[in-house]
Amino acid sequence: MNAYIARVLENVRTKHASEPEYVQTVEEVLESLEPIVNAHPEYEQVDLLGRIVEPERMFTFRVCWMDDAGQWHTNLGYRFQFNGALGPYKGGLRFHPSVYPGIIKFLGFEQIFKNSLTGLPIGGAKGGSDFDPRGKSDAEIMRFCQSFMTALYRYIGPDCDVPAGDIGVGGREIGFMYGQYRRLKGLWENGVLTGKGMTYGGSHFRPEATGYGAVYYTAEVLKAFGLDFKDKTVGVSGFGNVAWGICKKVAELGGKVVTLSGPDGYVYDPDGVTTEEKIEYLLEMRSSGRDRCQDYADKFGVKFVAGERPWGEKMDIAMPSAFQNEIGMKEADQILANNVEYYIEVANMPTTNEALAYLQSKVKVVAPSKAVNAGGVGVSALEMSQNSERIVWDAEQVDEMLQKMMANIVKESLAACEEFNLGYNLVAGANIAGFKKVATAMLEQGVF
Ligand code: 2IT
Repeated sequence: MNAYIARVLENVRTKHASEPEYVQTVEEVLESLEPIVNAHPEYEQVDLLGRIVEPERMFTFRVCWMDDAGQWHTNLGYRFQFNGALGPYKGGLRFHPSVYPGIIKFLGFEQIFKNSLTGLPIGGAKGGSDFDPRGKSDAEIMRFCQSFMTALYRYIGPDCDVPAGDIGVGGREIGFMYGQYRRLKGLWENGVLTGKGMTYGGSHFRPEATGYGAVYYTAEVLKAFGLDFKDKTVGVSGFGNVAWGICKKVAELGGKVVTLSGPDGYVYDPDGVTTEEKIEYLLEMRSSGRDRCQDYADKFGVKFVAGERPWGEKMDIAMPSAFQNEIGMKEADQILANNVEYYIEVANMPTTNEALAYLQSKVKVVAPSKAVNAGGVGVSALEMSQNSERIVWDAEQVDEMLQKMMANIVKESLAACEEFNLGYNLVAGANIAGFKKVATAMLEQGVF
């Protein structure tokens, strides 16, 4: 291990011992940067790694809101502006009871390299709240979002920091937050948020972009082996916006998604989530606020397994799309027992580091989430471009740009493997390719 990397890692392990998700991400990324750090001794002199693991700026704020019964509640809000070397800070907001600084930090750190991989001018950030949207009324969600934005608005902006959605934050929440931002600023700065509705500056394909991008990335990988999605079965976890996009695009390409999951368990649909009725039902399940995937099994008469994850089912391609660390060693063994050859991470950091290394040693293709899911933030950056020009590109234009972006991410990751003699390693390739641009920009902008 490179001595400089070892020192920075040790420092992060000590300082962030109470934030295990953040330590996990930093270990995963920094360890794979060894070849490029060995080749660039100048990084150490300016402590480039010691700087990149510290957010440039972090905000935490109080968010008070009233429920429909007149009771007041207090939640915590966060925005961590991690790295602005490549462009305005960019990244989603997560509303989920598990949110604490360690979650925002791991997501923000990943976001730096992911955003770099898109090839577009965006820095890395993340934010959110420990607010639980489950079971809340529209009015409660609106009051929460307005209060959240009232605390945040003075620290963001189209050339400063551009939040978007993540778990628990979709078009409805972005709309409420944009409305409040506009009201407070008295300006039409719609480039301040992405994932907006089409009537006020949203981009075609933003809702689909993460799922579609993940499928385009996978199609590009399959193509190199002379394969495509036709007749392939795909195991997906989660049933949110990302799973929805994957189901739609996989069906279009002649394959089928056979599993979905939620906090309550998983469903197995041997015919696949392929019809328009089934695919659109996912949106209904999400907007119901129940956060239950059993509803799908009840409606379509398929198998539901309570309290389990779907990885014991037969599938050709595994695409975990739910939550961090849902694949540990037990799940990795289930995936191996089914002879899955393509392990494609979609959710941010869905695999423990131990399981990731294990799968990499056993499975033909392992693809990392920061590359696979980059189409989401990539189309967000395209939304920012459209907003700054005050135009709306048509759907075909955006789709074409997304396809090119995903193919290019695969290409750049493999080029990094070639440059550093790493063989076929999409994980290390993505880390190095993403890091390289950020490191160069940081070097050229001087030390701070
Ligand atoms: O994890 C992610 O890349 C996102 N939640 C999307 C971020 C964005 O700014 O569109």
